[in-house]
Order: sequence, then C-alpha cells, then structure tokens
Amino acid sequence: MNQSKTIFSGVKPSGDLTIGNYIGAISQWPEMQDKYRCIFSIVDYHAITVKYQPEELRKRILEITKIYLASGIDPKKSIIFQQSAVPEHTELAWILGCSGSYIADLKKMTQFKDKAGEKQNSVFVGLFTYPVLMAADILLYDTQAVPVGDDQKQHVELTRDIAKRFNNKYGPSFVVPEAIVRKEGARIMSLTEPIKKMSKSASNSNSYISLLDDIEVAKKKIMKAVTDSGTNIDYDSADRPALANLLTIYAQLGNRQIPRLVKDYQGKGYGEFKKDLAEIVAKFLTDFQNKFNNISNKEAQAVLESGRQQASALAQMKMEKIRKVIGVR
Ligand code: AQP
Repeated sequence: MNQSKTIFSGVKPSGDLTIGNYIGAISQWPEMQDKYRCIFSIVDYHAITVKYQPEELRKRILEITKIYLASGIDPKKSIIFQQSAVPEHTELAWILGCSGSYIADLKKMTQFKDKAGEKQNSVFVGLFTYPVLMAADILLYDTQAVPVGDDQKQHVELTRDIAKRFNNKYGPSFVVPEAIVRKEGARIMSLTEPIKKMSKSASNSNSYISLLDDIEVAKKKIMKAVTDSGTNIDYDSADRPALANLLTIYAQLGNRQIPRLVKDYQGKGYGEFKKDLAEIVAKFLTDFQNKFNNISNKEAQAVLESGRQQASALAQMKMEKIRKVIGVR
C-alpha cells in the first residue's frame, strides 16, 4: 500500500444500488487499493437528508458493505466503514460550515436544486448542507483523490473551495483533493428517461437496474428501455442518448469497446442488440450476486467494526489538530 496518496469515496444508502453507482464509482475502486491508501465509506448520514425508513436504512448499510466486498474491495487492503460510527465527520462538517462554506455556493448545487425542486424553502436544512458533510468526509482523511461519478464532481469542486478557504484563514490544514471521473460510464442514464441520470431513489423502478435485481426482472427492464428514433446501431450521445446509454452499459459490463460494438451490430436492429445486452447484464448480475450471497451478515459486521477502528484513529488525530487550529483547544 502506498501511504503517500489517500483515496476516499462513498455511497449513500438511499436506495438499492444501481449499475450506475457500480459503473460510475465502485468499479473504479478495487484497482486503486494496490496502489494507494483507500478509504471507502457507507455514508449513512447522507441518506437521512431525504425521506427514509429506519429499518430499510439499517438493512442497506450492511447490504452496501457486502456490495463493496462483492465488487472486489479487500478489507485487508482498504478501510471500509460506516460514516456515522466516526463522529468526527459531523464535528468537522460543523466547523467547515462556519469557515469555508458559503450559502451562495450551496444554493448552486445541482443535486440540491433537483432534489428540493419547487420546495427549496420547505425541505430540511440537512439536504441543503449535505455537501458540507461530504467535504468533511473527504478532508478528514487528507484525501488526494475522490473517485466518483460525474454527478458528484460539483461537490468535490466545492470541497476544494472549502479546503482552500480554510487553509487561507488558518494556514495549511487540509489537502486539496481532486475528483477522479471515468472517461466512459461516468453518467449512466435512466432507462426510461435517458436525459436524466439513473438514480437509486427514482420512483420508477424500470428506470434503473439494481445490483440485486432479480435476473429476469433486469432482463425485462433492458428489453423495455426506451430507444431513440432510427434503426441502426451507432453512438451519438447528443442525438441518440438512449442508444448511447445502452451501448455504454454494454461496453462497461461486457468489457467491450463501443466502436467495436457499433461495428458488430451493423445491419442488425434494436431487437437483437437489446436481447444481447439483456444477456450481458444477466451474466454480470448473476456473477455479482453469487459473490454477494456468499458474504454473511457476521462477516460484513466484522469488516465494519475493523474499519471503524482504523478510520477513527485517523479521524481523531486529524481533529485534534483542527480543534487547536480553530482555537477551541
Ligand atoms: N447514474 C450514474 N452514473 C454514474 N455514476 C453514478 N453515481 C450515482 N449515479 C450514477 C455515482 O455513484 C456514487 C454513489 O452515489 P451516491 O450514493 O453518493 O449518491 P448519488 O450520486 O446521488 O447517486 P444516486 O444513485 O442518484 O442516489 P440518490 O437517488 O439517492 O440521489 C457517486 O460517486 C456517484 O457519482
């Protein structure tokens, strides 16, 4: 493990994880663990910013831990932990909210605007300030790089601004992190409305494929996915976003190059393409779920406890310094 560079990322347990979360974020992580110090969190306090059921949240925390393990994250190489088990995250979020974070910046956050919609004044404050908690998650570990999907780039940019402002005020305290975003697959789109991002909390379950979807259900979702006008298979994300999205999913889960796929499907129609894609998705999910089902709750709980101890040690050390810097110690 190269201790000189730290990677931090996380997923919020706000729904059943989708192939979008996997392709855009999680699939990048395993290869990093041999090179860097990697810290992967289940960011549960982010999930309570919207309506949720406590029982479901509890279940999903363990489920995501197993998803991390089934994706190839090795607890001997990486720290896997639950955000709420390390209270320094919320402590630092408060401090950053008082130095470095401006209301005007938070108002610009696309995710806040999307989730609050017309109700910006009647949603809870947590939804508005959640990017500050995300900044704390990242800065607490002197993170250099944050591998995320495209939708989270804006929050990492905000984290950079917060870190720079804090450093300007109090002297060098935080590493200024960078987002790592895939060239392809950084924004998997909805299967029913391909101009929108695929989201795990979407109300229409046909719009996403969950990593734990029943295989036959997942195949049907692909067959039902909307397509653009035209009949030939080519890649044009501006004019044919639905097909471009399906090609991206095919390429990422089937380990193929998009130009190669376009070539292979010349003269063939959507029907054949979707049938093959449904099989690719089915194979990926079957392999994934076999690994997932082999991990016990006990094993996942033990991973979280070991991760908590490791993350706590780092977080406590950092917060001792930050408390001194801001003058409360
Ligand atoms: N559609 C997507 N394509 C590629 N990457 C994606 N990510 C999310 N959706 C896509 C990436 O997955 C990681 C975990 O996301 P998150 O749990 O922090 O929340 P999110 O970005 O808000 O994802 P969702 O699925 O849309 O959740 P809900 O519906 O609860 O808001 C991040 O790295 C994210 O970029």
